[in-house]
Amino acid sequence: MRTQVVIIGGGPSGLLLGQLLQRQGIDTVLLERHSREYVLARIRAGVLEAGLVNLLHEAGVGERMQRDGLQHEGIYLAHSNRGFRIDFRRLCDGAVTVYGQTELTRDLYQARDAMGAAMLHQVDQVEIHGADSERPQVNFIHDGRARRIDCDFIAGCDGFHGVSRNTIPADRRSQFERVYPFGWLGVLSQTPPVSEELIYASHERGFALCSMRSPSLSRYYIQVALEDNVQQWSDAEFWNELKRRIPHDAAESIVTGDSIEKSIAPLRSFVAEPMRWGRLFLCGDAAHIVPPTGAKGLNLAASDVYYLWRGLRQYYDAGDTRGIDDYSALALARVWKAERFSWSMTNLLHRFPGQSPFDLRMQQAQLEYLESSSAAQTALAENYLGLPY
Ligand code: RFL
Ligand code: PHB
Repeated sequence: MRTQVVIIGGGPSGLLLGQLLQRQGIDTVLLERHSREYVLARIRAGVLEAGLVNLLHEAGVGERMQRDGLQHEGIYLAHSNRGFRIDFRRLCDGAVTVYGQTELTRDLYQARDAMGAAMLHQVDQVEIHGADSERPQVNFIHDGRARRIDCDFIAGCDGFHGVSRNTIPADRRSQFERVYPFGWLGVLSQTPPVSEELIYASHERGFALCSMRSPSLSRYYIQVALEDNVQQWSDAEFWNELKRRIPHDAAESIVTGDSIEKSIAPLRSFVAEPMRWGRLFLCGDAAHIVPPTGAKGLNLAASDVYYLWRGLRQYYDAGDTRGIDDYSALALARVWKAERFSWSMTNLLHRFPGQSPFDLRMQQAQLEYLESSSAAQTALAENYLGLPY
């Protein structure tokens, strides 16, 4: 079998890249390790920057998001039992769209089906060969049979635990990492959100976040110890802990209910450089991870996809390799800025084991500065809304 671009990974990076390339007449084959049902059962991101929204329209998959997505023109930061608003519209004339990654992924699967583009699920033992040669190939097992695809390029969109990154020889790759000493326990519940906008709360018992997926579907998170497991947390214990960490008026008005999904995610900052090796390009979580506090993971995947799509288009349209040659440097420049923002939001809002009284005062001073300074709020808003591609 032969194609122009093999895409490894059927998460948002791989699906969006595939959609954009297919629409330009560039042939792709997409390989996904899991079943579609499994991929669509994962509850992940919820906040889309305008750059990603535009890209979804460009890919012809923006219709349902346009209709059902919620426009948010601000967020609340809460501490010491009070909240203050970061007004995106006033500060930067922008907004984000709240639309679940699960729905976005569903839209992209439907669009790929409609195009009839090749997509194999439940592939096993994916191996990349000859990425540093003119004739790369991808080998894998599907339906019990060994298969091979020859291609021009490989897009490694296979997330943090995929095979693509580790195909780059260790002596050609640098990795930068911080693992945080806590996780987020997330709950999805069929209840109206407590607030029309997201609340990010710093509290002495730990961080909490009130988010949503729709006017009748809420998503809440609390910071928990790394050793905690989901079974330890009953729904009642979760709601009690959340209520203790958010301002009293929100705690009093919150509507609780059974959890539809409950999971714990560890928090990590990670970057692999470079994001290209020969004809292999890394996109999204395969190359970098951010802690979710800045809502940047999915959005960074989108800017990678944009740069790679543009580069491949230039190559196929005009034989011009400048876009693919610049891919890694361009993508990483944006990645590091989002890493910085996600790290600073995480440091500001969480409680860290062994934090000194001085450290606590620094967090307090930073929050009070943010509350009082339009300049500080503008910097936060600019980053939250997303730096330009
Ligand atoms: P994904 O989504 O991990 O998809 C990779 C796909 O590759 C498949 N795969 C393989 N396929 C074939 N062969 C192999 N060897 C393979 N190995 C893996 C996997 O099965 C999978 O389907 O990576 P992608 O596409 O780069 O997308 C990245 C985003 O999913 C991620 O950055 C975000 O979800 C992060 N994130 C958030 N990002 C935001 O922008 N805003 C948010 O509000 C936000 N909230 C979150 C988040 C992530 C969270 N978790 C659980 C990690 C909240 C949470 C709780
Ligand atoms: C979410 O709704 O899942 C969400 C929102 C904002 C974040 C992280 C997660 O910063």
